[in-house]
Amino acid sequence: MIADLSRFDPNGVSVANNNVFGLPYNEENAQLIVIPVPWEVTVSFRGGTARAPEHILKASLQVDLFDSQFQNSWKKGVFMLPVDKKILLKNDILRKENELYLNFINSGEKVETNKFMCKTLKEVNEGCAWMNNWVYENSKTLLSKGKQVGLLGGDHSIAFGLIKALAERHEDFGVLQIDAHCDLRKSYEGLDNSHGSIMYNVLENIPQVSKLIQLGIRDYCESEWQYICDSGHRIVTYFEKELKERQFTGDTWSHIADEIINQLPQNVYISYDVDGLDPKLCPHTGTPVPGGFELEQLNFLFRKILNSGRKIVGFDLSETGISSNGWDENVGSRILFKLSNLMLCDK
Ligand SMILES: [Mn+2]
Repeated sequence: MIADLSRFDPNGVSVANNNVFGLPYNEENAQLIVIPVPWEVTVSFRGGTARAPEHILKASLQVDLFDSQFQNSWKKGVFMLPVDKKILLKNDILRKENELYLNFINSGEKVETNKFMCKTLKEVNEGCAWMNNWVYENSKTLLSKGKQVGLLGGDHSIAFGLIKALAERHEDFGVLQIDAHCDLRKSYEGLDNSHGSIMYNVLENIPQVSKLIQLGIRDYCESEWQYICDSGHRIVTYFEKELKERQFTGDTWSHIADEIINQLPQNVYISYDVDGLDPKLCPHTGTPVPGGFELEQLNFLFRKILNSGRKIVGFDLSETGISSNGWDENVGSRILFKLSNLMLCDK
């Protein structure tokens, strides 16, 4: 079904009761469906990202629809599903439980010695597994209707279900991860589905992901480093230090981007953790780290990916914080628009 745009003015001011970016689409007539996942149960440092989808939706009304590179993409329709209040509530309860548990183990106690804490940990792990399945089932249903799907988090752990659903349709695809962290921890703090383990869980459980390319990494531990070394080039990590050094000594970002793209399979999933950016663009993200990318640097890379003939098959945008002046969500909504356009582009 094609939406009637005859009464929609793309140059006008957004109508607040319209959906994301002020667009007049619905779940039936939009080609791209954004699933908000208000989840941050395993976040250990600073919370807030579970509320980001609602904030980004509001901020998105200010995004200009005209993008000279992608003039017609949005006309295929983008629709963001309503934030599921039950998930938000479940998140809030489990996040509190997890805080108790983290305080307990961080004080040097052993979880096995305390029955209550064993139960708490079990509940948190089961809740996270439930969320993964919820994302998987919803993604699978939408994909089976011919929709394209993107996720809006929430912390980075939300990505698993969509990548799993995509793996049933693509026997070989790559994940391009923008991140300050590797997220390759084998179970972080006893948590099976921590945001710090998302890429470990993807690689261990989803063989269709033939390549993981990580960009902008600048905070990682020795076991993650070892895991990368042992991956037989299935993981290729471009550490921030190395990327900057190459550019300091005269290599161009354009050349590096071509090198990155040459290693990607035909189908590419973008996993965009905003903490991969310079923290000035995401000051309230959960675990900010100095350094990082400019927006246009990544947009340049994404355009090159499309120009190479590769296809973006899905994305998640995660770890956006919320702020009193709306800055983080302003940046987040622009990234969401760019990712949507990349997915809907005809190239
Ligand atoms: Mn991450």
